[in-house]
Amino acid sequence: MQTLVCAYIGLGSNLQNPAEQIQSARVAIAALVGIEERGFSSLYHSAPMGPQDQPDYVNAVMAVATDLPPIDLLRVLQGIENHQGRVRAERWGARTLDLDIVLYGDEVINLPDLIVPHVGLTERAFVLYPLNEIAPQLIIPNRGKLVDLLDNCPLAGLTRLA
Ligand code: A4P
Ligand code: MG
Repeated sequence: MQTLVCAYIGLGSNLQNPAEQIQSARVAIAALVGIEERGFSSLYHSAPMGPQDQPDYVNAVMAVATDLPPIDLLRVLQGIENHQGRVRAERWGARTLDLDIVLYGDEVINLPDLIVPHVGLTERAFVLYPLNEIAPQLIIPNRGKLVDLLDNCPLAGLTRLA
């Protein structure tokens, strides 16, 4: 058995019943070989970042333990995005499902297809607040303590769904 790494996955959806898309993705991720679910945040409602002519989003963050290398994790997550009808059109445009690798242990990764920690992490309330719910003690490589990042990231209308 290889060493397990704790990774955090950001989930987002703003098309075709976003809350159900997120729940289906959670089940699909937890069922993958080489991945165990370790935590899941509440669902959060947020206004779109980027183009404003698209519906509001539902976001969440999932903690997993995995022995998949980072690129393999990215590929299986992209498989789930495609399976749930993701069509890649406009950057930051509407989508049935977006799965981002927010953190992969304490690794810093700069590959053409994969940047970890996720580039936009520090400006995204819809990632930082759900992350704080499941891992408040986190220290983000090259960014510092999660609690300090939250201090500098306004909620910007983010609300937790019941
Ligand atoms: N990629 C690089 N690093 C990563 C990573 N850590 N995790 C590459 C996942 N993918 C990563 O992504 C484009 C490429 O990023 C991939 O091919 C992968 O190799 P994509 O999912 O195909 O396209 P995208 O999502 O439109 O682009 P991007 O820049 O990844 O957008 P984001 O950052 O995912 O943001 N507003 C709200 N309120 N909530 C949201 O969740 N999401 C977005 C998309 C925009 N506005 C939003 C939300
Ligand atoms: Mg993405």
